[in-house]
Amino acid sequence: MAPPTFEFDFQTTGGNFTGKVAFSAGLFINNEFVESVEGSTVELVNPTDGKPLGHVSAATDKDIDIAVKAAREAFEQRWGTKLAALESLNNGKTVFVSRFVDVQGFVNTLRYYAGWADKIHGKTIEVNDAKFAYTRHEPIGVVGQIIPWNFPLGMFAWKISPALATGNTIVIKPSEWTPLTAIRVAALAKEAGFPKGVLNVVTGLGSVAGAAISSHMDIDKVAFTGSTLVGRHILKSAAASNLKKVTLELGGKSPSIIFDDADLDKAVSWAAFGIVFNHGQTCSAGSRVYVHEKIYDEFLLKFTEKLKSLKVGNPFAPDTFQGPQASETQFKRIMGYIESGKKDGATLHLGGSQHGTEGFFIEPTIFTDVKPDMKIMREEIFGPVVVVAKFSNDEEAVRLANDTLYGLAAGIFTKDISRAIDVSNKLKSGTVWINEFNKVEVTLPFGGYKQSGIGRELGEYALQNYTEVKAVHINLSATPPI
Ligand code: TAP
Repeated sequence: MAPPTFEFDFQTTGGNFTGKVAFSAGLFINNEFVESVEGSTVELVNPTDGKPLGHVSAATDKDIDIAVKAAREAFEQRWGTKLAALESLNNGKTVFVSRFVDVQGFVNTLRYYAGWADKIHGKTIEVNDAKFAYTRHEPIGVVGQIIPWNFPLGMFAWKISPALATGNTIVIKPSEWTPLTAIRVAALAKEAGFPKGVLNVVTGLGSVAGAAISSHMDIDKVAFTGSTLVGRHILKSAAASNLKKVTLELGGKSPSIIFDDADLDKAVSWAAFGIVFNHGQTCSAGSRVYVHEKIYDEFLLKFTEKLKSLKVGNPFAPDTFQGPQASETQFKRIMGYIESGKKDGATLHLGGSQHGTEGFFIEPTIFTDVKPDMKIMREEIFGPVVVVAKFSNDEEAVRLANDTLYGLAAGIFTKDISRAIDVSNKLKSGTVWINEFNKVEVTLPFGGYKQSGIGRELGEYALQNYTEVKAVHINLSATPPI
């Protein structure tokens, strides 16, 4: 039997209400209206006239059992945890990072930009008495988005959230290595009631699906996060096709500067976090650490102990800090950089080998005595490999820190706030952390100077990537010029 239906015609009540209502009055269990197991109902009475009003289902202990089972299953599924497990399974990052960085960040980013959706507005701009003028911020249209494998969920959220909040529709391609959470989120989006066609997730190869996005004639904008090398391809094919708008979030070789007045233990911890967070597979990884010569030896000793103390192993174990690198390709690439450092004559101070005998684990690795022109000082390694070098004064620290093609992030460690602000102003870097590292906030812009990219993501700034500005001129009293 079907569940009871409640029907009422407001015509009979008098007053201002008219029209009929009719809806299922069954038990709402597992997102469906169902009849009670025994088919029993409760009669409702209209308190105005004491007459019968209709029926709703009456649950018995059997129905309560069914509802509790559904609630229990939904609770146990804990979709956030499942997404985190899927992320760790596919990427190798620790479950801790997946839960508290990727999934939490994903949710925070969506929520933050949902708040912007009704706050996208232009300005009225004074021109002269004969004219009233204003700007409108309109959606760009169809947006193509291409993301990497190091933060599959995080990058997904950074891309789709501001694009949706500003009214665009999306075709997004995750990395060929880590598509699982994006596919899962697409199913959740459908469940949440996304209209058809608004969010399209296309898995595939960069050289095929990615290239098709950047060269498509009917995509109005492409937003890319990935390597500087591929970023150049994106820019070229956007230019060669329909001159679609482009934003690029690219690589980095970020410096940490440790001054002699820094809180040494805290600086050691942040610098360690700077390089080994997410196994060094972070665009902003603090892979060059410059230490004032007065505290260099003490810093190096403590830094080495810190990196040795972090557990490398199974990403699903709760006490693991560093899991495997995301793929064999990355593993080989990083080991290649370690070999080049040794060959070029740098001192291998810590690590430098595979951790264990299977999987793609790499020991946290420190190089010292690194010359400015060595590959390990200049190129993004994207693994747990850091170079530590000395400086003797503030000017030298700034010069060394800026001696790179990149400009994504930098860290400064000092107790002197005037020095911190002075040095921060001189760094060519999209983000400067003072007395911390790798702490990204959804409200603050993130992106790079120089070859680290074009444009900014996150915060209010990211909204500019996804709107066209229209200036509207209204003639109030000017006569035509001819
Ligand atoms: P890439 O190799 O550049 O790949 C990024 C994305 O581009 C992937 O989806 C890739 O697809 C696709 N792709 C590859 N070739 C393409 C082509 N010819 N045309 C269009 N798309 C193409 O980077 P990755 O190794 O995944 O990620 C690591 C890099 O991302 C690092 O340099 C890191 O610094 C950077 N990154 C930057 C940021 C920010 S915010 N600046 C954040 C995270 C990562 P496939 O997966 O099929 O190769």
